[in-house]
Amino acid sequence: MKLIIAIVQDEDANRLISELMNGGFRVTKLASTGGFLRAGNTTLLIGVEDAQLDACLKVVEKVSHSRRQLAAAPSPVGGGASSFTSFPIEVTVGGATVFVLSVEQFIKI
Ligand code: 2BA
Repeated sequence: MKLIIAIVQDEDANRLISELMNGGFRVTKLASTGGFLRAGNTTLLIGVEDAQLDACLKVVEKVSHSRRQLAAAPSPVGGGASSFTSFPIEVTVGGATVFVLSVEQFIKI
């Protein structure tokens, strides 16, 4: 069995959960925050049998879109170490950041 941890954008999360449920997958949604943008995103936990892994990843790939987003990047000004301003930079976020872990045990009590 595998545990898929998929970090997706909030905009894609509801549709992705619907498609996963329609495909017979079980999913848990966690509200998360990206360390770089400090903006909300969604982390999905999906437990699948090994044989279902590719089919599940295809659904994640189909639904998760990449988007351009503005972020404030810190930039030092003047001489003081504590003098910082920020300027906008554009980053491409997503489709999805996916980790696949082998599950040692799956227990329901
Ligand atoms: P954030 O950390 O908020 O990152 C959002 C986007 O900002 C990233 O998109 C990437 O395009 C850019 N970015 C991140 N760190 C950067 C840096 N040091 N310099 C320049 N640009 C940077 P994605 O790569 O698609 O990541 C989307 C979200 O997935 C991330 O949100 C984070 O929540 C998660 N993530 C990505 N890689 C991860 C990892 N190795 N471990 C844990 N979470 C990860």
